[in-house]
Amino acid sequence: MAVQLYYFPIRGRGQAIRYICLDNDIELENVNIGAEWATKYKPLMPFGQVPVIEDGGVKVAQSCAILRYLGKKAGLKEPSDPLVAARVDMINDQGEDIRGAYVRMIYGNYETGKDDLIKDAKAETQFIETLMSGWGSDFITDTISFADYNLFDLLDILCVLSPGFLDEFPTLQAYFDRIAARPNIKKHRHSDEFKAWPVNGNGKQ
Ligand code: 0HH
Repeated sequence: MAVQLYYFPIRGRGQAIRYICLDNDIELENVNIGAEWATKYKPLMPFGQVPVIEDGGVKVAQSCAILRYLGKKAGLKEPSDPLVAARVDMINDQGEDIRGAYVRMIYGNYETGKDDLIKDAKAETQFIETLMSGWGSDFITDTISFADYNLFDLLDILCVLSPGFLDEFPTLQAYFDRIAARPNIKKHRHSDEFKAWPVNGNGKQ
């Protein structure tokens, strides 16, 4: 039975969830909550927000909790060394800090805040570039994890916001290209469905 994803018909915080499912052959049904969000769906969600997935009748909320759950469901390997495993969480948390600032700018002050956001996001991304070039692995660790799908989507939206964003980050550009080339992800990104979804809910990107 398919996992259901309750979300708006946008990329937003749903997109990394879509990637992890596609790349790991987890069947996902997108439930478009757009028209009936406030009246029908919001009261049914654990925290009154989306994304939420439902698997076997049980709902999971919070995008990173959902990604972690789906990574476990897919059987993604976790490093046995706790200090290597910690890399996944620290990069994911850094990415979430960047994403949080991005979302506040997109929905709050796009016109006046975009340039500063790009500048700050570059400074924050430089830390990731430096760490990941030192670690020298294909993904955040040697094997792909939930955080790689989240970081991949974050880098993608930053490139939409600022074309050429990754030009000064060679390790992350190669990392981005590696994930974009994974067959199911590549196919999806060329699909009409993907192209039809706006990046954000207010038309700003
Ligand atoms: N920490 C949570 C997480 O990571 C944050 C969730 C969140 O902010 O899962 N959810 C928002 C939707 S994402 C929410 O539920 C932002 C996109 C908004 C697009 C809206 C319009 C789309 C029209 C096509 N917001 C609704 C709410 O809080 O009532």
